[in-house]
Amino acid sequence: MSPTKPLPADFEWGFATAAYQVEGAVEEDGRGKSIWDTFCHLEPTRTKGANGDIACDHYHRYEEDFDLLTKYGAKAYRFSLSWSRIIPLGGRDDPINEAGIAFYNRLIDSLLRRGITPWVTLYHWDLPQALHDRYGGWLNVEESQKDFERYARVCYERFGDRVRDWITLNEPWIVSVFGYATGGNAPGRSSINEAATEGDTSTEPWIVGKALIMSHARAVEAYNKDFRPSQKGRIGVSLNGDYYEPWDSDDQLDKDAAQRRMEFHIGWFAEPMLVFSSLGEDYPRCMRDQLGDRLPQFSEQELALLRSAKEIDFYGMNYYTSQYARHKTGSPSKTDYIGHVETFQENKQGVSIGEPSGVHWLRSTPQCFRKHLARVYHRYKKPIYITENGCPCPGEDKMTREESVQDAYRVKYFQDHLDAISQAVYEDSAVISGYFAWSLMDNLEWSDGYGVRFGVTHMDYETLERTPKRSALALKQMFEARMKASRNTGS
Ligand code: PNW
Repeated sequence: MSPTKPLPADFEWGFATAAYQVEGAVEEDGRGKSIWDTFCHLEPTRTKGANGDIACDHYHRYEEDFDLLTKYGAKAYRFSLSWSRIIPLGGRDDPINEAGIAFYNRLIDSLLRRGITPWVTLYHWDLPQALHDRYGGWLNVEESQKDFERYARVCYERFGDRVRDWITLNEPWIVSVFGYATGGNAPGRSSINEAATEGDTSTEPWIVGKALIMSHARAVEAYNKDFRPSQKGRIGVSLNGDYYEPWDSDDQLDKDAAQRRMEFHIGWFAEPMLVFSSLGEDYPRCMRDQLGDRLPQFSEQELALLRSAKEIDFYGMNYYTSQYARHKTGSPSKTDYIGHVETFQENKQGVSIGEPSGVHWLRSTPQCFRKHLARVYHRYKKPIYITENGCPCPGEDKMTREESVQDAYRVKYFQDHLDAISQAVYEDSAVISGYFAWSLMDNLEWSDGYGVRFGVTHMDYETLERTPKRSALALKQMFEARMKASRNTGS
């Protein structure tokens, strides 16, 4: 066995969830509908028949879930707020739902009593349906950013005395592309998906992306101006994005394709949110080159806001997997959203990017994770918190509970990814300050329904019984050993 790779002694770690995936209680205590309620009840189903009506019933069982967090040794817990629980109709002049506020107060207070730090995501995909109906939701750049700012302010006002760590948006790329290009996620708009009845893949994702960038900026600006001075917290954003290796490592065009793919994945949001002013541009140049006027411009006034709002405290990274990218010839299609490349899990020589997991899009790729961490840190220069990382085990969707809790694949996945973090910190000089495993428990995996299990806790969806998997306590041991190793070496 190789010696334990260290992690910084003050490394923050825990588990993550998101409101719609775990809460249930969708009609309780005045909650308004979100676009996911609508999407999950479409006929024919676009979510394998699954919906979040009950989910893990976390709304009623959060104490039991937090007992697990305590048992697992978590120092921090990342969860999201349901906008339509707090403001059922969503808008800036719409009433606040005190019962929704009370629920999140109970959650926050229970975590603090346990000595667990709450990390709060404002938006994890569940736009109030009323805003979608009223003005097209994220398709309306002007309206949506104003409503998001007001929602953010309500959250800082009501919870910011106790919540110090804020994440504005979870994965704006997935919101834009899955929601408005492929139509695989709510609100399911697309012009290339036969199940979709409305949408325009050539324009809508880029409009929605701008609405999300501006919404993020306004929420950051509001925090920095009006709340940071007294609350002294931190704010950031969680971006997804795989690492890409060239399909043919001898072909410069494939090397360029891999970089371009990452610009379309990460740079789209990271440049305007984090660095654009230092490069003198808003979006990555390759995006402007390919998309032209379909990529919305920022006005001078908007640029000024972006410039001011790039003072955020951390880069939240959601990392699951990596792929190979191969360049395409000819001219890009108007519905292309990945930079005119093809992506593969095997390279030209047939070498797999990593071990297959329990879901088709995810192979275990720790060495690419290390490269990804170094690339993102040295490019965007913010301390990184890994806000999601995890996997389903091969075949886990068909396993009994007894089989599923013996999750050796997941234990190895975590070990390998923690080793990659150590290497990125101590060998590549990246600043990485925390880690959240996805997820505390099996939950509604969006359009994949309940079959794909990412939890460290097994969920019996009939009885709602929770059973810890081996990985839950294994993670605790891994973190303890790694942080102890750091103290011993004095690093
Ligand atoms: C993230 N992909 O989504 C989300 O933030 C979570 O809510 C979700 O449960 C988790 O990852 C696991 O999927 C993603 O297809 C969904 O590449 C799909 C992809 C990436 C991230």
